[in-house]
Amino acid sequence: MNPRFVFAFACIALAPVAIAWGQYLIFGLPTETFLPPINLEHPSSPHGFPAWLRLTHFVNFFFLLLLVRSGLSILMDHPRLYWSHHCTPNTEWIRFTPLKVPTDRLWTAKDDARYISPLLALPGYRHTVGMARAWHFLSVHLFLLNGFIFVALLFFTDQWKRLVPVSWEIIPAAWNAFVHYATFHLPAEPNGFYQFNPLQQLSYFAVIFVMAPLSMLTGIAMSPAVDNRFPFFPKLFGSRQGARSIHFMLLIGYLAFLVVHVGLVVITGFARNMNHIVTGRDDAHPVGMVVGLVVIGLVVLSWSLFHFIAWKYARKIQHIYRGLTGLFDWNVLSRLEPREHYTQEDISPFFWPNGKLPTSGKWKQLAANGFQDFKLRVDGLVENPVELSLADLRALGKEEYTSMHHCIQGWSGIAQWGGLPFKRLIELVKPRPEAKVVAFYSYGDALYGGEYYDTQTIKTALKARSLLAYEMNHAPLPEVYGAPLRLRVENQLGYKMVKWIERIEFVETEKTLGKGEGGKNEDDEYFDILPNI
Ligand SMILES: Nc1nc2c(c(=O)[nH]1)N[C@H]1C(S)=C(S)[C@@H](COP(=O)(O)O)O[C@H]1N2
Ligand SMILES: [Mo]
Repeated sequence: MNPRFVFAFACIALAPVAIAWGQYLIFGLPTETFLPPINLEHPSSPHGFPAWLRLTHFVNFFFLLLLVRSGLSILMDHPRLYWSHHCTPNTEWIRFTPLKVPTDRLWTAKDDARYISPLLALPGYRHTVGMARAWHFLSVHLFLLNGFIFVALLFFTDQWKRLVPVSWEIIPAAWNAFVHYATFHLPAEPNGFYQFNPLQQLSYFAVIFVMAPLSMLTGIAMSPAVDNRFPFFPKLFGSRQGARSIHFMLLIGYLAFLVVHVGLVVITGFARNMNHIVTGRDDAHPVGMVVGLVVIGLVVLSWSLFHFIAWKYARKIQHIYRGLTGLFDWNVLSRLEPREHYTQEDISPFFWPNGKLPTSGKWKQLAANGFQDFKLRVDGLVENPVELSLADLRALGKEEYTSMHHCIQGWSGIAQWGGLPFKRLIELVKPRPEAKVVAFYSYGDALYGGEYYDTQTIKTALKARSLLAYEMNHAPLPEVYGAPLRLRVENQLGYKMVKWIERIEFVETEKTLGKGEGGKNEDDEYFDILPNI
């Protein structure tokens, strides 16, 4: 971690503790306020923990941990976090890799992925971002559904009164409780069945009504389709990388909350507290404790089941995930028109490369004389198959823009691109009516061997900013970044943008190509076929 940030975080975290100690040493423990005595004969409503609340509390716990575990797998695919638009090595505020990016050889973003133990993460191991995303996004739908039901029922009943502060008095009262905890004292506990202590109420409120929405928004702010269409949105968090950093800090926040929450549940009357949330009773009978611990054990056991399912049924999970998010992706996200406008000054000083430089003799020969002999073959279900040199492509028309590249692994970078709008090529070759999909084949090999390829629907390829780029940052496309030709589709994730394009084929469906999942990463690394999130 960058020492400046260690210092900043330490100051922010320790300042309140220091002030609390100062107050305690000078004035002693503050007296507690804000705790009207509880009349057990006629308890003020609301009180207790109704069945719906206990159930949603459990479901929330279950999916939150799945989100954390799959989130950690995603994080380790690019184990560096930044605040700026750019992802320049050594500017990260924290990294989860001991590696400094080597400068004496090609070091791709995929090389940079790190191992994480499957004990901690789902599915764990190295570079499992495709599978991890399926678990993350499947979980998040159920997590949010549960969350919305919970919040709706809070307000439908009067349980919200236990959580939502209605008076500013709660702030000094919560501070008083904090001074107790910070100086290793326990404030007098109201019985949580009837009332929470003010700090407890405030932290529950913050987790539910501040942290959870922030997690949602920062998650959405990493989507290429959303960022391109609504460029102001990621800027609310500084940048896409700012959103990513905050998204991670919230993960740490939930874990910290979990530790403190469980710790206090244990030391302030474990059996009674467990009965509250497990059986809904307010007594010290051990049943809640026993059932609760068994259920927690089952949740932990379920992680090995999910580990097994994740690997054994990876394809199935990929398809279920596609089925769930497909409609929204197709009909909403992939339709958003890119509208971002970056300028020359925004261009990233460092742009992570990805993919393996082609090793084929053919490509090397072409590269040796600056791709003057390169001919792009465009064929398949078209009326007018063509072979085009770079000069031919230039003659067909040029579009230029500066955009942010969003890699599925988490990094981004801004660059200027220039090339042929794909629409022009479609007009030239005239796809037959049965052609629905365009396949791009690369000279380069994929991570696990075999020709790299990917597909687009013709619908997407017709859109603005679907580009066959031969220029990057106002210079001929460098070899590392895909020379002689690469695809750009600005509202999608990076893996759709085939580099070192050799030929293009119009087909009826992607199902007949490769393993039929729509691209090499989709086939071998279980990436999403719908790449807009
Ligand atoms: N041929 C080929 N194209 C590829 C890849 C690859 O491995 N091989 N990787 C993809 C991925 S995952 C990304 S993020 C972008 C990276 O483009 P860049 O190297 O210009 O950053 O290229 C895409 N195109
Ligand atoms: Mo990527």
